[in-house]
Amino acid sequence: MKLVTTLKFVMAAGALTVASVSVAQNYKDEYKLSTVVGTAFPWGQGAELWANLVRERTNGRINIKMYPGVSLVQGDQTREFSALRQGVIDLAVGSTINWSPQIQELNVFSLPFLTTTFAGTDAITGGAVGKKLFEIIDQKGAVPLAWGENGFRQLSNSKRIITSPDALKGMKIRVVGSPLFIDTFTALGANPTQMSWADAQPALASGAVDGQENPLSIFIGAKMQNLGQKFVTRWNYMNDPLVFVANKGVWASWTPADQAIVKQAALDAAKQQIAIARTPLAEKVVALGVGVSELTPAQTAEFAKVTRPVYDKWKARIGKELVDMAEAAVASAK
Ligand code: X2X
Repeated sequence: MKLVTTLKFVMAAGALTVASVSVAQNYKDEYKLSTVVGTAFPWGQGAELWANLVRERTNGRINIKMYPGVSLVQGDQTREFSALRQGVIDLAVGSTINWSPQIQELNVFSLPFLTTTFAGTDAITGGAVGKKLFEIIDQKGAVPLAWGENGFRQLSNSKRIITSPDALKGMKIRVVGSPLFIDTFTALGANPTQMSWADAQPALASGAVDGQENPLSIFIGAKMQNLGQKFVTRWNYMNDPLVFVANKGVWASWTPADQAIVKQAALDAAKQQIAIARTPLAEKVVALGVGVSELTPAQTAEFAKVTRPVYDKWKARIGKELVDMAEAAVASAK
């Protein structure tokens, strides 16, 4: 608990006197910031930038400590948002995928082939959809501050080059925590299995699963070439935004001036984080001895066609109006 000195008016014996007293504000010694991955990844670097900016700009009043590996929820990233809401976590830089179990609308980003470009992504997060989603996150009980980015998720596997859905047939693919991913990979003919990031790495190493999907920055940071992953398909089938967010009670405990500092620091860190996340990495992956296939527009269209029923099913679940808005944003970005 930190002490903040303020002036307080005291009525004493009928006379108004001014006394300087110390009022305990609910500032904690340390604020816990949750991420899935640490500073070997652009995601963790963005969180670290945020923590550092806040510490500097508040002269240490707000001291943020990083908890990578979603260690505050024992590695179960699908519980991160609930823990944030409950105050087990004070701050997070979290993936919309991991919060989708609690916030159905965040599945919009995981609709297969909604957009394959950064311009499309920016039109969604930077426009009416991004605003609407922030309102929804707020209603669900947290304070969203800035959009970051994990990146376009690419497919990797240990078996063969994949440039068509046929090549995916029967392949065991680790997927993340929203049921939408099970639907997408089932439609593609694969055999998807849901597991946490912590469990995914040993499962790849042992060959319990053949493949997975993640941005190339995650592939490189996790050294997936050493986890048996020999082939990558660059298909940009979805971009995975991050949200810089605060717990509501923690937010309310800060002075308006400190709230403004934390928010601006989130915006500044997120901007840098997105730039880091968008650094081209395909050549680096090739240099690791991994075969990287870039899909032609016709090949991409084939994957999009096969997954279209999943898109339509989930469009109805997410909400037609919101997905229409996202589609309009993408169309305007072209
Ligand atoms: O689990 C994953 O694949 C990761 C690290 O990308 C997320 O947390 C969404």
